[in-house]
Order: sequence, then structure tokens, then C-alpha cells
Amino acid sequence: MSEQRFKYAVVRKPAQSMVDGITEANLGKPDYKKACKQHNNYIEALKKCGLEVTVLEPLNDFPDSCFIEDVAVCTPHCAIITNPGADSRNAEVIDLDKILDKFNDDIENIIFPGTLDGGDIMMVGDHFYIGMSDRTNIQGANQLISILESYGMSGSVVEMDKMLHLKTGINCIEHNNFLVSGEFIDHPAFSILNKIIVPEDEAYAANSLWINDKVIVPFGFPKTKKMIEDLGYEIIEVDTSEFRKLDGGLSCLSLRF
Ligand code: CIR
Repeated sequence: MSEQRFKYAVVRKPAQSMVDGITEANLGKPDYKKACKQHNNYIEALKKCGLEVTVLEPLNDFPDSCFIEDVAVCTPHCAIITNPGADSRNAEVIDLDKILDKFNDDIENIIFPGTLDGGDIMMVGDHFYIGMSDRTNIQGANQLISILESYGMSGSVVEMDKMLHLKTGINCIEHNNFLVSGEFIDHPAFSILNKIIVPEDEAYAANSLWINDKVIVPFGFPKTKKMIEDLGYEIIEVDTSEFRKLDGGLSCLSLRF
């Protein structure tokens, strides 16, 4: 296997205020220093996958701003700045256009009354699945679909009602392989895909991250790690325990394009 799809990543360092981030995980408050170390290891893993990484400064006014995946959808043809669905996160998009402008000829925007979080968007080639979570509404989804179609791509909505984001429970690791957990295991939208069923006690690892044919897997999920390894992928493990306490996984911590 060898496939170079992504060249760049953008990440945002965690802010000290992350201890007050949104969470339903019930795993306690994150340890800020530990989170910073884990974030550095994450950056190193992205570099090992061949990416040039832009590291943005923390935004202390936005406790969840290290979860930069939610503020943009990066496609091979344009970048789309989202309108994040959580009130406390909505203004995280400020100044993002200046950053994404360096890499993209075209920048588009999701605008009110549409809301959309990048964590709800799964790119599979030129098609984008859009999870209808509590953060993404139909206006946001329809705006995204029209933008995608105007660049020759496509999108479709996926009904869901249990998880925070679509990619909390399903992720494409290319070669038509998908890691799936919970409500997406028997979901009609995904019936024809090659599904790798992530066991319930390892559901967090469904959010493993394919980059250029390596797969970054969260530390501590041996069954999922083995299933991915057995498919022939090279694995990089990264501990994300402090981000998990805020319902965040591996994909949430970067934009890749
Ligand atoms: C939030 O609730 O928005 C953050 N605490 C976690 C965001 C995780 N992002 C993602 O799954 N794409």
C-alpha cells in the first residue's frame, strides 16, 4: 500500500482554558500539561505521515479551539469555513480565512441559519457524508452540498441520534475500509461499505485517523489496533486521554489536506 493524499495539516495548540471545554464524557477535567505533551506527540505523528504541519497559537477565549477539525472542511478543490453548532465555539472561525487562504485558491463559508461542524463530515473520495448531529442542521448540510456540487463533488446526509459527531463513530481508512461503531454498524447509509466493527468497549478508537496509508490509532485500544494492522496498515499510536475527557478524538485535532 502506498498512497499520498495529504500534504499539509493545521493544528491549534490547546489553551489553558481547555479544562472548561464542553464535555459529556464524565472522565474528569483534562490535565493541561499532559494535554500539551500529547498534542506535541500528535504533531510528531502527523509529520511521520509526511505532512507539513502549521501550528496555530492557543485561543484562550475558546476552550474547545484545539478541536480545529470542526471549524473547516478541507477538500481538494476548496476549503469551507463552517458555522460551528455550539454557541461557545461559534466564533472560533475568526481569522481562519487568512490561514486557509495560504493553501487554497477558493474559500467558501457556511452561513446562518446553517450550522455545521467539521467532525460531522466524512470525505470518501469526491463524496462527503454529512452527519445530522445536534451541531449540524439541514440548512448547513444543504449549503455544504451546493458548495460541493459547484466544484464537481457531492454530499449526502446521514441521520444519526446518539453520537456527538459522525466521525465519533465512523471513519474511512481508504481502500473502501471503514471503522464503525455503535449506531453506524447497521446504518442503511453504510450498508455497502467494508466495515471493520469496532467493539463497544473500544468505541473511542473508531476515530482512528488515516493519513497517507498510515493509521494513527489512539493508545490503549489493542483489539482495534490489531484489526487495522491485520489489514496491512502501518500503525502509529498516540495517547489522547486528555482530549477524550472533552469528547475529542484524533481526527478532531487537525485539518488535513
Ligand atoms: C465539543 O464538544 O465541541 C468538544 N468538546 C469536542 C469536539 C470534538 N470534535 C470532533 O469530534 N470533531
